[in-house]
Amino acid sequence: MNLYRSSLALVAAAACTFAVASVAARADDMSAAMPAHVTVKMNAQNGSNENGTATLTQQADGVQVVIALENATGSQPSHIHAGTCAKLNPAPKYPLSNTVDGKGTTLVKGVTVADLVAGGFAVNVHKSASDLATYVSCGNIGGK
Ligand SMILES: [Cu+2]
Repeated sequence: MNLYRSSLALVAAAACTFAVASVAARADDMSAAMPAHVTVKMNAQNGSNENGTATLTQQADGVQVVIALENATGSQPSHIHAGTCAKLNPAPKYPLSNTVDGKGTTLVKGVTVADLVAGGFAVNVHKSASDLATYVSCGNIGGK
């Protein structure tokens, strides 16, 4: 038995529980000024190697989405879609600013982090404006 590895797993699980609890608390008290953060792991698709994160931060008027991907070049259309990376609704739900050389920041107005976590959404990045059909990176909001 590997006690060290077990301890690490427990710490990770505790950190996860705390993050989810923070989001739930925010939903109960939308007037609070303290931001809620959720980090979504972005996984490369179709051999792109574009792994990274999408960080969702509650702001007063919406959710700031910051995408950071490795190995990405050029301008890549990015959206929040309903569904999961395994089964994405192809129609974008919320448009995001294009990810340029792996970085993009968008304020999605009129939503909360709690809405996005509860709603069954995913952040996805397309290869280019001329090749929208090829997905290069995706992450399930809420980690499902
Ligand atoms: Cu999309």
